[in-house]
Amino acid sequence: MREMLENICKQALDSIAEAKQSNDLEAIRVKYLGKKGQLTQILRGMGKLSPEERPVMGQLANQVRGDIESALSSRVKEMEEMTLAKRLREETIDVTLPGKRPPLGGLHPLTTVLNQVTDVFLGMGFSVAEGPEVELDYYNFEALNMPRNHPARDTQDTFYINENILLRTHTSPTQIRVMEKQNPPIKIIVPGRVYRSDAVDATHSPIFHQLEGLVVDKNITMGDLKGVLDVFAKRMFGEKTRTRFRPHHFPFTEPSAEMDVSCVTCGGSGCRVCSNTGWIEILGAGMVHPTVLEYGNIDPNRYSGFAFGMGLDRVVNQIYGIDDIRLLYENDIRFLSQF
Ligand code: 2NL
Repeated sequence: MREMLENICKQALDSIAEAKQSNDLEAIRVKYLGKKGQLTQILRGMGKLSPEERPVMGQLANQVRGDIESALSSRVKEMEEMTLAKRLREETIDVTLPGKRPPLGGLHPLTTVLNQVTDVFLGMGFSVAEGPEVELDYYNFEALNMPRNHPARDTQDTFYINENILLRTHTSPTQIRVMEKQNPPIKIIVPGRVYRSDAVDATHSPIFHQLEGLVVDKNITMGDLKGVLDVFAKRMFGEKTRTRFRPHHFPFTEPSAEMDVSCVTCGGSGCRVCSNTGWIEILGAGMVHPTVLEYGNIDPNRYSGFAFGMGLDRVVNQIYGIDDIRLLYENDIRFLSQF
């Protein structure tokens, strides 16, 4: 029996040493120490031994069991350490590698052009004023010399919230608000989003962007208007740019004019962009109507002023040669990433 126990011990320790994975170790444990395991069988047979042999063999069997158990547990521990070491080796990260950069956005062309226009006017001493997009009918129309039922309201069909509240059709209401609060001299530009109830096509969008300007002081004349806007055109489109003013009509200015600039693309000789005229219409302007000054709490007998307004979207399209306003609002990355 001693021999059998020694053989079992040797075989078990050998196969534990050769085991490759934890499954193998479990199988070994069952084979020798399980309910029907070899060592267990032997222990059951102890009863047949003589009283002298029994304690000796019992002690030996227990020692074998102890040896096998401790060999198993140290091998299990060894395997766990190997597995961990392998994972650590395979999962190392090089923290010095450069990270993945998120794609960097850029300015929308409308923002770029707004910044350029703003810079030009800041350079001439203007400040920037902003106001609400949801406006009172009073500021949007009434105070601009367009009372209810005035025919000019037809060309600025807007979105009404109710009878007195609407989405502004131009940024002029902000200028009225500034005049109410501030005494002349006033020298501001007012950029912002404006709304008109137009059907969408290549040249119309119900949301677009405007930049208006207002100068009010003593002795402001049409000469100031022409001088400021000519300088603006040259700074914006190049020093060779020429301007011309054509008579026009707006309810809020008198006299009124539209300003053309010599075509940026052909320099004035005529091309597709300017429909062979050599000129491109860029803004509307005029001397502030005395009635409008009065609405702004400014005495038209002491002060005069000029104002102008331009559609930023159209200026953007001129500068970049874009032929469809919708592109500015679709947020298609293939379009926007070109700027
Ligand atoms: C255009 C023409 C214009 C104004 C806007 C204005 C504002 C006040 C008083 C008088 Cl508070 N005028 N603004 C004046 C002339 C023309 O805009 O074609 N805009 C796109």
